[in-house]
Amino acid sequence: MGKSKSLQILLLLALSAAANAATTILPRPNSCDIHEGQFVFTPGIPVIYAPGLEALAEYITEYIPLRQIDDRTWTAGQSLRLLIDDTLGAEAYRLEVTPQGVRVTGGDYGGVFNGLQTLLQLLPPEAYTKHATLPMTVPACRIVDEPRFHYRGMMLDVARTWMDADRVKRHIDLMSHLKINKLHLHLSDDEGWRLEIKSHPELTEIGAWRGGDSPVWPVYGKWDEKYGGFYTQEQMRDLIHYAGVRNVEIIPEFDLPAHSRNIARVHPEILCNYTPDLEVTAGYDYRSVWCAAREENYRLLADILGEVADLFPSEYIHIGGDEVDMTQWSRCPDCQALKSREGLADGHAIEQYFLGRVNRILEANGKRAAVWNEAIRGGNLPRNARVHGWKDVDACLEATAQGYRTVVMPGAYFYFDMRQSPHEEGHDWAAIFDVRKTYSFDFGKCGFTPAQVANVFGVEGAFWSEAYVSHEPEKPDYLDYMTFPRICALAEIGWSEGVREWPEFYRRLKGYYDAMGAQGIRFRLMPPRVTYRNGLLSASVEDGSRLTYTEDDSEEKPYTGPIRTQTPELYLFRSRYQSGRSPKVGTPAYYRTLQPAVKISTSMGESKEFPYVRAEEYRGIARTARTCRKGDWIRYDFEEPFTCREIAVRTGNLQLPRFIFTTGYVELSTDGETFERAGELAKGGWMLRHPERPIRAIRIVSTCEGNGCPYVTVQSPVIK
Ligand code: TNX
Repeated sequence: MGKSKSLQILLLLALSAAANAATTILPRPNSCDIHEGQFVFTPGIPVIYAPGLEALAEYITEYIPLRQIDDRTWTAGQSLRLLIDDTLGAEAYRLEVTPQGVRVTGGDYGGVFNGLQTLLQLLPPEAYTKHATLPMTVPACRIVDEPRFHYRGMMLDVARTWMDADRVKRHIDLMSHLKINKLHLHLSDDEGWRLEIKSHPELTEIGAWRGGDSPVWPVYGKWDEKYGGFYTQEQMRDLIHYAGVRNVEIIPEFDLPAHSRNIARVHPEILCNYTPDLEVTAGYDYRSVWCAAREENYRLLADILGEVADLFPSEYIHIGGDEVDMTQWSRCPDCQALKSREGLADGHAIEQYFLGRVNRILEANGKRAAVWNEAIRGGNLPRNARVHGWKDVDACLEATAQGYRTVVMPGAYFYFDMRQSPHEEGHDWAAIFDVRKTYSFDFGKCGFTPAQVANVFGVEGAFWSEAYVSHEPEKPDYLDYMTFPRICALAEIGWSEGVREWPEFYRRLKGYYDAMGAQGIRFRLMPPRVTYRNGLLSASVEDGSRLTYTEDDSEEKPYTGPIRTQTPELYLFRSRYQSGRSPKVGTPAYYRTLQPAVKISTSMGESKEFPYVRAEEYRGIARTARTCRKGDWIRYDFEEPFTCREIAVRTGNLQLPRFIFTTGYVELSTDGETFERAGELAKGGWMLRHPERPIRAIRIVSTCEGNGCPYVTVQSPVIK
């Protein structure tokens, strides 16, 4: 082959690599032209920055080891230049790469930051490790880009599961790489108060901890330890600064007037009538609501929110407003007197009154209120309040129709605590959905008129954490898996205009897998496809990930080709790609269950609403009439002894370790009379593989005094 020919081929190869690199940018840029050639970052090349951009020069040198020079001392030569051009819009940028150098020009600081994110995506993925060495190559190009919405948010619930400042910083890093620019921190809820308030140190001294000797009861697991944590104002200031460097604004939320069980345990006097609060309740707690008529309550809130307003630069403070149980107010003589005095029609109007008072506190501190969608029901919420539409699409339609600036985050698309497929972990109340569903979100198809779209302030993903605390391995792993890659789709909906086609997006998403790997994100891959035909079991993936399988719960082995077997129900497949992994998938036979006739009895009596027959007929959950004490039992008597491959019984609800026997053990019987101990409960459940003898009866025995709930949930046995 002639020299010119091979050069041509090399050039073509380089060009197609460059084109590839550019077309993987996520979120998709407005316009992107890839040119011939490239720029090579070599040692000694400086980053030259305009006034006000020093923090970004420092930021980018963590990823690309360059020399920092401010532009007064600059002399010509190859460089990375960071510039401002205020004819570009807010957060907009232009990225120009030629063989002579790289220029990132932003309409403002945020624009330069966004341009740098695009640059990072054009570099080899190792740049994200912050340990990459030069040279590093970036394809020549010109990209002109700006966001569709200036609010591209993510909410973290640090109240139910405590996440310390370092973990939040990591999350800020990961989300800001996708140009997400708002972090909504849910800082208070029934189970935790997470920010130091100097005028009321008891709020964190007591309220940051639940369980153990704390007056704050655990509701969602971790029953036996004192668990929690909080940010000092100092730490929060540092976090705000850290986020700010990354173009992320932190919006604090203090959830009012409901979801306040925590502060109500520290200051019981804030509740209606101030009755002693000794009763154990299930799940949502009606005594979590502030009394609306007590004047001192507004003084306490003024103290708290005054400090919050001083600490956070964000214009909006989120004051909650969701899921208010109004029965307390209707039973409270003071609230009833308030109601007639102020001419308030109903509970919603009382909520409005309460939030209106809180809003005035914010205004006095130069801030505005953000609220959850229920807060608009009273009809008088000031129009300058920002509404977060969470419940469903209708709630977002309602808020935008009423003229509220709305952050759109319906659970069925944007709640990343929802399960991603039926057999995975997570909630399912809003929907079971994966990244594809998030990506399919479309204002037009959801029924937003252009006028309503004009009121859309932006979009937000949410990670609620009541179930997170009981996941193993606890924490970063599960958070990553639930949020990535769904957050990538969210980022694109917030940033990019234009048509959305799943295959095109999925191609770019796969292009981002290496970047996620380099960031150490334990992201979710799409489940492998598994088929069983003519005695052959096979699995496939379409993303280049590595397939593995287990047989009968054995160790994970590499999958090299179809497996000949007569027992496909024993196999599970999963795929892995760097730090990513798919869920485990079996054939339909794996999930098929037997439903032998069974009678259920307990020592705790039966709830009328949820009788045992529901679980006996495999139709849903049943409940006992009271909570458990030491020695209480649940018994399953089967009509016929049966054999099986696997049997599992559980107390409590799926996904949440609540309404369970907190501790206990399981006994098996082959004759229905004599029982033998078979194992301990873990999170209220127990499982046995390959029972040696036919099973006639099972008994679960409690070794705990109470479970923090007023009853125990009884489930059907799961037999495979
Ligand atoms: C509803 S979203 C809630 C949260 C839960 C979440 C679980 C909202 C304003 N309220 O308290 O954590 O569902 O998905």
